Amino acid sequence: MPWSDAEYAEFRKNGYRLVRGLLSPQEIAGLNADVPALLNGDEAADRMHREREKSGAVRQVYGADRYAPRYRALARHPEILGPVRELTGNDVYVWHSKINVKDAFEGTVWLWHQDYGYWMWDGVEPKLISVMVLLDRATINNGCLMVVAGSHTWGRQEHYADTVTTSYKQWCLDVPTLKERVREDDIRHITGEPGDVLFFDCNLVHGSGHNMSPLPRKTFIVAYNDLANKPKPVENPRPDWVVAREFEAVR
Ligand SMILES: O=C(O)CCC(=O)C(=O)O
Repeated sequence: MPWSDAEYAEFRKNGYRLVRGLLSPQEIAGLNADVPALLNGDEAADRMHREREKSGAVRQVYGADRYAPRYRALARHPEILGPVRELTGNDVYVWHSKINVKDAFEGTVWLWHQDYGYWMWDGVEPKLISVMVLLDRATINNGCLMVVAGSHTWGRQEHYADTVTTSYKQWCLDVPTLKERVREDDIRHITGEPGDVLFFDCNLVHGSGHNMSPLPRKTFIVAYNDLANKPKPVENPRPDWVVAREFEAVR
C-alpha cells in the first residue's frame, strides 16, 4: 500500500518507519526455505560472501538478491521499491544485500553505528536507504534491532574500527559521542513478526544486542543507492559484494 504524506513525514522525523505485515506468511515461508542452502553454500560456486561468528556460525550472507530468485524478487518488491524511490527521489540500484543470521544463543552484537559512518569512505553521498525484512520474530531477547529515533538529523558522526568485540571489524561510534548524544527515551526496539519491514536512513544510529534466546533472529537487509550517487573513485575500493558495481535500476 502506498505511504500517506503523514507516513513519509514520520520517516523524515524519526529516520525510520516500520511497516507491519508487508510480506505474507507464504512469502516468508518461501524465503526461509532457501536459508539452509544460502548458509551452507560453497562460495567459489555460488559467489555469495559469508562472514562467520567466532563460534563458526554464519553471521551474514551477502548477495542473495543476485543469486537466489526469491531474494532477487524481494529486492524488487513494489511495496518496498515504491517508498524507496519516493524517498531518494530517483531510480535506485542495489548497493548490497545481506541476510543477518543471529543464530539462537550464538548471534552476537552490532555496536551502535551509522551505515554512512563507513559508506562515506566508499565515495558516495548520504542518499542511501536500507530496508530490513524480518524473516523471524524479532524480540528483545533474541537481539532485535535497536535504533535511536531522530539520530539521522545529527549528520554523519566520526566512527572508529572495533576489532575485538566480535569476529569482524565493526565501524562504530565512540563512547564519548554516545554519552553526549543518545537519550534513553530515543532508543526504540524494532520488535515484530516475520514479514514486517523496516525502512531506515543511512545516517540513523542503530545496533543490536546478543541473541540470548532459543529463537533465531534472521533478517534480510537490502541497501539501495540513488542511481545518481554512484561511488566516486576511492583509494581502497571495497569488494563488489559490499559495494556493487552493477548500476542497473531495480524495478
Ligand atoms: O542485524 C542487526 O541487528 C544490525 C545489522 C547492522 O547494523 C548492519 O548489518 O549494518
